Amino acid sequence: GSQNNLTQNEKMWKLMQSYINNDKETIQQSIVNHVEYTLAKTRFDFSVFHAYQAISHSVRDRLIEAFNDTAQYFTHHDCKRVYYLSIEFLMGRYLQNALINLELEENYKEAVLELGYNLESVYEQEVDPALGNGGLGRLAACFLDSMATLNIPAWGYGIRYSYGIFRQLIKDGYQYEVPDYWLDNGNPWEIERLDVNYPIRFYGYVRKIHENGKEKSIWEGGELVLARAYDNPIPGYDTYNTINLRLWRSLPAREFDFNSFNQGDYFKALEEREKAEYITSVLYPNDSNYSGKELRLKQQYLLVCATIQDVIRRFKKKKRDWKELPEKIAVQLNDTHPAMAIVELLRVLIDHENLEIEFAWELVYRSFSYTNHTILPEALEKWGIDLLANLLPRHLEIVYLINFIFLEKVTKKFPNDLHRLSSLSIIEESNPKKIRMANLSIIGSHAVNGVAAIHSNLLTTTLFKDFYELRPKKFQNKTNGVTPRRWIRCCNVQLAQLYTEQLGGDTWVTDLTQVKCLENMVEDPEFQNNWQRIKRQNKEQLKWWVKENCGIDINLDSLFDVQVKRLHEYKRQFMNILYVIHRYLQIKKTTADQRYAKFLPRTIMFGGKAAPGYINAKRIIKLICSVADKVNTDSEVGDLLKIVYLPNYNVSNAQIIIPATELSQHISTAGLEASGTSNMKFVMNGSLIIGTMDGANVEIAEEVGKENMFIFGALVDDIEGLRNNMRNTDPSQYFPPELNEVFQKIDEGFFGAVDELRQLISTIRNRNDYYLIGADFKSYLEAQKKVDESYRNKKLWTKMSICNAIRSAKFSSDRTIQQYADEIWGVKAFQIPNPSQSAR
Ligand code: H53
Repeated sequence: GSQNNLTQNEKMWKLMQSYINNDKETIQQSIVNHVEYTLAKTRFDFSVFHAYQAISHSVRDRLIEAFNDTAQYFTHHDCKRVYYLSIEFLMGRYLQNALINLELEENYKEAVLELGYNLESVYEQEVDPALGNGGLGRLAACFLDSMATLNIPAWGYGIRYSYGIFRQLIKDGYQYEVPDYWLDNGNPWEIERLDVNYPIRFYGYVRKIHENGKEKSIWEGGELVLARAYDNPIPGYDTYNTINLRLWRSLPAREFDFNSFNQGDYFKALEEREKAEYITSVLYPNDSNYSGKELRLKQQYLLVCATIQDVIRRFKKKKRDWKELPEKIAVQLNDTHPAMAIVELLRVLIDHENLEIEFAWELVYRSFSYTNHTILPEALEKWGIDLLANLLPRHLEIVYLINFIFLEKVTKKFPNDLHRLSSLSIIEESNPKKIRMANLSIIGSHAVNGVAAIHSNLLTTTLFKDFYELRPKKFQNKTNGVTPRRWIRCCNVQLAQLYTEQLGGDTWVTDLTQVKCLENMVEDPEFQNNWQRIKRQNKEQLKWWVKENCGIDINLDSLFDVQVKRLHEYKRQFMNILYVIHRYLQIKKTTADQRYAKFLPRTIMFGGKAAPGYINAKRIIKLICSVADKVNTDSEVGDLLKIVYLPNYNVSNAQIIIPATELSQHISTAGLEASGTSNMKFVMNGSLIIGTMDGANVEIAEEVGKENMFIFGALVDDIEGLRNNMRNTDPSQYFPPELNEVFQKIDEGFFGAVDELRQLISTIRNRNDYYLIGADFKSYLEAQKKVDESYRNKKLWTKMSICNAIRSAKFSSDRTIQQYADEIWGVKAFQIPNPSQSAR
């Protein structure tokens, strides 16, 4: 027949014309096929976990189709691409998010139910891909969702760690870290690209040769490993666009070294090769804290080197002039971790592509932009010269070259200003010398941004002041955001339903400004009742989670008060628990007949991981758990006060915790939390904030109104004065009496663990209260009192809660990404037509 006359290519196209259908029977058929052929299980004997696997594969098929079409479309239109480089992507579970973004959740729910499974319990089977520590990694994940949804031609690039962030166990009040081998059962959400492998060199030496009267540098020797691509499709919402998160895994290089295999020690030589796999084994478990380990630098370079090769290969697919590069690519550096990409691109352009240095440099800095996420000195990356000279010798030369050219320009503008030169220099003239990655990032980028207004202002007035004076226009603000898909639509299904009913449709999911229209419902009694009902149901769900995971019964009528985030002294979980102790002591001082009249029942929940080596953070966990032990078993207190440590805080339990929260704490010392992003998630879910004027709290207050928040504490401009005051004041005078009383109880051993807990309080007691707990405590007490007063008035509280949620549109990552696209990347949306909606 005519089929035989088709070329091979035509035939394949013809076969692919039948796009996958999404009716119940087709879905069931595809699930059963995967049970049979992918899992090789019998239809009659498979568990809910196998169901998860088969369902995921069936969803994956649908993702891959859109994913391939999207990539083709971008290539066909030759659009400018965004490359978002991040050492962390904290994705959380895929299945529900994929179904919701593909708008297939209902179809699957029905299909799966008939096969004997409840879709919600299937969701629970998935392990969290936790390739990130906290805010920075989760931000990258929210950004991918928004870039896909806004139809921006973007790709994420990161590392496929075999071990994500450790699982936290709490035993006897201590944190234990359990390795998270998340790939144990395979990962249906990734596509291994056996044919996308790039060589990565470490160590070696630089050889100089002369060619056409010019010196050329050749980096050779050392060790080679391979970086292999693993693609993770990211579907947009209400669009067919599906973008890619490409993660690199290290493998032994294919070429082998004849010498080492000729020495006779075959096993030894193999062992050496196997070491290559170790590079991408484990995520460093520090958040906002730098440790100058060689392996970490190897991870960074592997990410950068593989990514730049991939980017250049794609650019070169079409024959074109190098000068087009900045019109075709925008590379965003998520913090300084991938900053070596600046040097790597320059190296490729001058050493391999033989471009002139000035020309190449212009292409580089016009292509790059850099986001700063912190001003904490301990988080700023500075690599020792020796380490760099050894691992990446050619890069060190190029860093010197960049620095030389840059400082020459500075000298012209500011002659005889040595002080300025040394603060702008990439090299810190310490002993040993260090490379300041932030300086490199600024110099190599055309745009630099902070992540909230207050933070961006601090950058230009303090940390990067000299850079700002040099190039004020380079500096921008891009206030962070979070995706309303995961953080409302997925995690708070009932709230989403309420919005959809009230607004007569679900387009608010991609345009959160629409929920502002509910302003006229704030006083509506029926709306308020619905609001309260939803919060209560979410509280019930958390109550069961706590019962199951902590064995503690919590009072549904109590105020659910939550602080969940990485443990860090600047975030002041310590201040929170000191206040809890104070509250407990007050309850104890009140006679039994007065207690219930005087105190409102509260359940105070903490959650978050401490970096394994961070001693003070671990002591704070111990203090919280010791106080919890004491208070929760004190029969005089009953359910007036319960303290819970929620173990292993991660994305999937955040999705249960956040919608159930009534009060959330964001209480960092002013100026130290760059933005915070959980504050946004809480507000979107109708939690009130008790917080300082720090990070994005400042802008949240602008949006929702100060009267709808519990703001307290010193302002950023007060901090320096307060620190001086603290250092010059007698500790017994500096700390308010309520706090001294608390210290005394801990000192007495009232909560046990006396040595450890004494050490903890001694860190702040002796004129060493860097984070100003003593200075802020009084106003924290007052804010807490206002919380109680407001909660007594249920109507008032509900109203405040509604106002928070419906005024939170600014904090959608869609707004953030649109600003990046317009003001930094200069990219346009390219939406691919949905084949199932057009004639076939
Ligand atoms: O990045 C978040 C901010 C948050 C900030 C956090 C962060 C990390 O998680 C890790 C390193 C780092 O320098 C900063 O602490 O305030 O919201 C996303 O921007």
